[in-house]
Amino acid sequence: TIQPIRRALISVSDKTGLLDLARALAAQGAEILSTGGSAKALRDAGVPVRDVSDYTGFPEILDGRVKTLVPMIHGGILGRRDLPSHQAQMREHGIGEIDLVAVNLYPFEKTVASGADSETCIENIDIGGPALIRAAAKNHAHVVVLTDPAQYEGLIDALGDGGTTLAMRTAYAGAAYARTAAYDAAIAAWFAQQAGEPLAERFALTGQRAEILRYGENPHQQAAFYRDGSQRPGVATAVQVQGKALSYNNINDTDAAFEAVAEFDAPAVVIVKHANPCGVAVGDSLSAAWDQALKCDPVSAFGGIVALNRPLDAETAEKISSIFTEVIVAPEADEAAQALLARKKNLRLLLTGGLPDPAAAGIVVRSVAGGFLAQTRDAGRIVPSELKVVTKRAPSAQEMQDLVFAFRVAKHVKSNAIVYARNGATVGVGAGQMSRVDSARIAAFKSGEAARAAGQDTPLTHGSVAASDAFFPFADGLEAIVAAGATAVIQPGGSIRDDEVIAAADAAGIAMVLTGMRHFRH
Ligand code: 93A
Repeated sequence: TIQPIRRALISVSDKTGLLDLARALAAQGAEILSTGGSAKALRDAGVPVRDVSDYTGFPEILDGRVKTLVPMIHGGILGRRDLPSHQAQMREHGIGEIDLVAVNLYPFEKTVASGADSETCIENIDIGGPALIRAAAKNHAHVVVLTDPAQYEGLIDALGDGGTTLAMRTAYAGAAYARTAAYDAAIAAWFAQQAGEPLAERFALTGQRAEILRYGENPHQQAAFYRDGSQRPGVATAVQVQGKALSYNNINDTDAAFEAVAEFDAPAVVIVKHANPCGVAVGDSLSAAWDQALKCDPVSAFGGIVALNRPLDAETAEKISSIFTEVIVAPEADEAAQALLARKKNLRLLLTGGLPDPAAAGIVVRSVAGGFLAQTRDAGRIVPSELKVVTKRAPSAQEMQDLVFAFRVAKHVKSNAIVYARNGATVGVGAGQMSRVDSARIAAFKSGEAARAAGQDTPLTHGSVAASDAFFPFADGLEAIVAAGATAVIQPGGSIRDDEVIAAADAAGIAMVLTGMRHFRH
């Protein structure tokens, strides 16, 4: 099944690697056919090349809209080498076989991203390119298709062995259809956007497989990791510096941790377990923030995922690696920190090169039986100056700071979420309960445990503030927070019983502010 390359068609917008590929083909005697700009680049570099128009006897017309859309080309790509009838027809019409097609498409996605006008975007919809790619991929039994300069090196190696293998041609055919699917999805998304369609980006959701994972959420589930082409700094675009391969759960948890840590301006640390934060703190340094974040729930932090919003330094790296940690994710890490972590072979270190903008637009999808739900990501952020104090007592400046902090954390905790915080650190997190009262109680109970483990007799929630991701339907949730010793509360408000809840806060002498914004997260 080794297929030598006697004739190749090259038509590329991105000229990266073009000359290396063409020289290797020419060196082993292949005839190279090429379109206008590609042919010129080859000729200028002294690589022997024949214009497609010369080969087909038909000129490029309509400003290049029709260059390769002719039977001489498509017949040469699609004709089966194993069928006498195909061979006879090709002979009859003077169609020669084409064994290799190297095409990359008009840069539609880049043109849209550059903010070009609609006429320019439309002119950058490639028609002939996808036709060439799809034809060559269909006939991969005989023809190899290259759609990405990253594939050229593998092809050049194969030439050294006399030609392409069926395995290679099949793999590249699959990649080719993934590329044309993503290309058409980008075009569909652009049309949807032009039409004012809500969630237009969903049309572009195709994904390029980044990795096959060992298993999914459980060992009996299959899983893979896909990139959607967006450049948001995070787990999908990060570089893994060291450590074992990431698992499905690692990726999910790392995403939760990194998205949360990006909410804070000051140096911040987020420790995540099972997609929920079990310790979050800001501080004057990462190291100081780590100390506070760990105190919140040191038992759960074991085997956690740690996210940082500053370059990782050696002092913090030393502290984090002193407990069992699955993943550390940070924008960068200095050399000393990397050298220190290198001793922990299994610990995964991911560097993202930057922080995502928490207010940026984006899309979130979740599958349901028979379909999927799509929504814009929760880019909502409360503005401290717009918070409404509704109790007799107003929060102190420190309480106010902690309320805003706690509410930002609550956005990243599964509902029902109750977050207690003090001095820029969480001191109790209640997550994922079906009842808000239970979340308030569980967080307080855990903070009591954490205090006991640290040799203190008062729970950490004493003198803290509390955030609730959604309103209190009754006063009982608030009463649980008062019982935990919190002195101020932040919540969206909007319940028909707001008055009862506010009265209970006043009766307990605590301060309450309303955000008018809810952060459900299920
Ligand atoms: O305008 S097209 O849709 N019509 C065609 O017949 C055609 N053939 C190749 N676009 C076409 N191409 C594209 O031209 C290729 O996909 C490639 O992106 C580009 C290369 O043009 P040039 O060699 O002139 O730079």
